[in-house]
Amino acid sequence: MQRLIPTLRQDQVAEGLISVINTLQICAKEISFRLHQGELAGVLGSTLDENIQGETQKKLDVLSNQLLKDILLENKFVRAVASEEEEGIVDGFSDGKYLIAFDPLDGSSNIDINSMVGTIFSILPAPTDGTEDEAMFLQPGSNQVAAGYVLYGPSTLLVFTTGKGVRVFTLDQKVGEFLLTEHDLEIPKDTCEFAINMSNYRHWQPEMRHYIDDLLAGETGPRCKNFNMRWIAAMVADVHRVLCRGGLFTYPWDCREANKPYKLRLMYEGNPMAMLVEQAGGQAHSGEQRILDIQPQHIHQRIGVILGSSNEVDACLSYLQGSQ
Ligand code: FBP
Repeated sequence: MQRLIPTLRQDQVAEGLISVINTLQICAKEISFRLHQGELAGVLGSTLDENIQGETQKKLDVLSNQLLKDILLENKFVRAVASEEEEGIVDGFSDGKYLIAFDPLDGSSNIDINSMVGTIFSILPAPTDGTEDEAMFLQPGSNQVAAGYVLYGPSTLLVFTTGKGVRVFTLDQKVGEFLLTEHDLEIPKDTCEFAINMSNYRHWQPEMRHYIDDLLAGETGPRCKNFNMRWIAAMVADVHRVLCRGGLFTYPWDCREANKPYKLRLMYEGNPMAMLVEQAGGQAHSGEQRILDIQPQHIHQRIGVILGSSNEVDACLSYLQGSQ
């Protein structure tokens, strides 16, 4: 089985980008080791702090964030990093070619129940026109040169794209190397599976409720087929399932808090997952536009997400646009 670096070279990925992805896999192995040690490493449970999003931080959120930041910022190709857990960006090398945005540990409420979590990353080119600070990161997702995630599950997987399809590597614990196990993931166009947090039903807009009602109505309803539902409560794991066997994943607009109608973040979750999904032949939409076309306003921006099997994303959008 092929190793990571030779695969990247075969895909003709630039040497600087290979170096950044290599650094990310070093971090991933370290986080994976700590997670698998669990209680034995004394890293489960929460800290007493909240992150910039106002959420309680798990000890492993803090540890993973620190690790990624420290190790990435030693790489001379890294111009700056932005993290879901940090208020502002953190500068690296002034002549670095890449910007890395990451969610160090997505789905962190799963840590204490020994369920799946992951590290999501997005790599953008550093502007060369003198743009500085946070403004450097405010590029549409279509500019990403690579995106991916590490899924810490029964196996540790590194799933990424550099724009040439979606590659899956599995961590061989015996030799400590990521080995290529899937060359080109492809999302089936049609699906009978969806993922949504149903407990928010009462907060959605009527068109979204109508769409989900019709899925639940099954083969005697207007969609004329039975749908199954899965919800792992970690986007990284739910999207991984969609990449492997199709499905529709959505975290839609909801009206609970007028100034916070969306849950997922554009830079750390929306953009990297959208690039992967499109590379695998699926679609990723915010409900208003293609996610990769969104011009970010700030690094912690949140958006609606509807992604997965292409025909099902179209079906969902047709309800939202009122044509069903
Ligand atoms: P964290 O990054 O703080 O863990 O939150 C993001 C997230 O876990 C997504 O991965 C997931 O889809 C969603 O929140 C689940 O939240 P909920 O089940 O509470 O709706």
